[in-house]
Amino acid sequence: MQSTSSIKSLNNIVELADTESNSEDLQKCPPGDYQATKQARTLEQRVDGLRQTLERHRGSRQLVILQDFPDPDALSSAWTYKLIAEQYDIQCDIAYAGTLSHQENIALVRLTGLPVQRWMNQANKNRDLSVYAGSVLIDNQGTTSQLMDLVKQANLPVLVVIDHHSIQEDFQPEFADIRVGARATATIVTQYLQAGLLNLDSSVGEHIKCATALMHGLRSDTNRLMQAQEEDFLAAAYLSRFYDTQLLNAVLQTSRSKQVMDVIERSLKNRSIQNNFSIAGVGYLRYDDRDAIPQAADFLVTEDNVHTAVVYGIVHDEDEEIEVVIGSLRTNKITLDPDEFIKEAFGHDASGRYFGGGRSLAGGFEIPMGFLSGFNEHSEFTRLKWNAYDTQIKQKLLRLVNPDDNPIHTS
Ligand SMILES: [Mn+2]
Repeated sequence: MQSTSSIKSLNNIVELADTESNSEDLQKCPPGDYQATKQARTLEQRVDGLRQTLERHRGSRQLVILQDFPDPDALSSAWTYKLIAEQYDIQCDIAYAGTLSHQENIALVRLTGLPVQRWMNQANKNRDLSVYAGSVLIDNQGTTSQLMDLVKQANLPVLVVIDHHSIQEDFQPEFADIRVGARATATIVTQYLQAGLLNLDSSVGEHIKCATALMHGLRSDTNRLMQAQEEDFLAAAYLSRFYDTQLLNAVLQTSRSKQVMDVIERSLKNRSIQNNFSIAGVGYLRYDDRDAIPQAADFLVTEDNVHTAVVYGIVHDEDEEIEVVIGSLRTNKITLDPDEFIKEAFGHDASGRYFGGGRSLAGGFEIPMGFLSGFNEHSEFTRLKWNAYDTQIKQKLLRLVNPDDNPIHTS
């Protein structure tokens, strides 16, 4: 088995060297049918090589290692590999040892639900890698990951390398597809998809999200396609059948802090949609992060079949020791009056002051918590308090959302 795989890997490396000289030749030669055929055959060989490697490891578990500061190209390509490997009953864990430093990368992971794990250094000492049949390097060759020490200590073989950086390590994986001329690993793995290693299905949410992540990865490694080559455009054209433009747009809005992302994540998780209204309570948040509520509402209203989003949470001001329920409404429905809607939903306080109001397409509300306000050291009480407000606010909103006795005329 050992000797078979090293022969196999030698073949792969020879094939790789061939391919590189081919692509250099391609630059010099005028394009023609012969070259096109030759190039297609080479891709076919690569796909076959990967297919055979996956087949050999059917039913196993693999560790996919990313660089310490994973970028969208790495993250999306690793996810694609994981989905392809699932076709062969191979379970992959995608891990990195550093941090997701860029807001945009945090956004990508959160908003697409990208299955990646951060392996912290302290915990790594006690990690049992014996569950893995091998490791996989995507968009790197191990030189940019602290996890490689761990892999070496555990004698975990490197099974697969898919990358577009120049050749760095001298190991012999069972399968390598290292294309130094390629602009993005996302382009390489998209070609695997097109070759049939996994048929994307636009009715599968995970496929849509992965295609969106790949589009982002491809764009970010090609400077928004400005440095893209023909193969990148072809890959992007293929992904355009599946990716979600609104989701990509949300990922690209990079100025959001981690706290804001947390709130958007909670709003996505907690939202309930009824009659085209999306309603989400996000729990407690710090005063400094209160702007996350309208941003979450902005995001939820972009969902297909949603015309109005309401997001609310309990904002805690540590200095003042006060708490207040803050909510935001966003709507695309020009016939819905946010001011009227919020006044109708929440009414006014004892002195006749409304809890909120609005303008065209947007509104907000603030409900002081009075006697119940302030930090409590009993977490159970804190939870109960949230549940009480959450239930009450939902109830008031749903009274208007419910068409049976809808006092607000929205059309
Ligand atoms: Mn890359």
